[in-house]
Amino acid sequence: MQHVLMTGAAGDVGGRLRRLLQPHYRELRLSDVRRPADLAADEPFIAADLSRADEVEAAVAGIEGIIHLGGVSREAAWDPILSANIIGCYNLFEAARRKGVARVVFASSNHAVGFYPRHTHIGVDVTVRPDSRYGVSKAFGEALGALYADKYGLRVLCLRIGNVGSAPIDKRRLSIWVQPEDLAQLCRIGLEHPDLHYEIFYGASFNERTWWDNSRAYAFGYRPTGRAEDHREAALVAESKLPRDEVGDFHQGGNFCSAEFRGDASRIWRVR
Ligand code: 15L
Repeated sequence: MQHVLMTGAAGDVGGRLRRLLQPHYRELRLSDVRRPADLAADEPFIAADLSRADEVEAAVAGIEGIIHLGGVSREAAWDPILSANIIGCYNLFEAARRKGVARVVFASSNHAVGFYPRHTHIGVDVTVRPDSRYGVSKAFGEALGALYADKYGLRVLCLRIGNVGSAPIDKRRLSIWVQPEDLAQLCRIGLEHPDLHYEIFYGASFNERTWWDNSRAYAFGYRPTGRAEDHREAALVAESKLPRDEVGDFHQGGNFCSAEFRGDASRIWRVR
């Protein structure tokens, strides 16, 4: 693995991962609709709008592995989600197939399963329960990844990313936080592990309050170094200043669940 493309490189997660991954590959080509403000002279960049198949194909030419962070990274209206996350994700996998790219690491999100309650412990084999149009687009990307792995022979890793940051910022993030170095480690497993076919891992550090079974990641050698509880006090102080949110505080997806919520909370997770 020598030539790697990172889409969404101008975003916050892209900015953190670039510096961590660059030393490991001969070329880490960056792509986004706009140039990263802090682009260094030795960082190759190609502008591409994910909704434009021709631009995506040009970006993946000569590439062996892709880290696909691009697209809308939060809840939004349907049109931008459709364009960047649905059509854009299809364009990305299709360009990868046509150009003979071997591997794709797809940045999925915890919001693909955000409507699971916090008191449940879920693996990667549960039915998706998206909490937003954004979460639906991530579930779509995971399904597309499975298709391109099984039908076209790509090696695909989907990372259901929790919350990337230098520290967990509230109580919810104590359960889902991922330190950038740990996320970089997961990306490298996706780009380099010889036994990968199609997998979903949770993008989370070692969090004692985790809601997720990440044993597949551990089986592939993942050894996170971040520990959310080391930041517990600051996170709980921040939490005490947040308004209560009945629906959001019950579900893993937090306020992605309560936004626009008109459902029947008692019916979602009635004990069967
Ligand atoms: C995500 O998927 C978003 O990209 C990020 O902005 C956060 O909202 C994160 O999830 C989270 O759940 O904290």
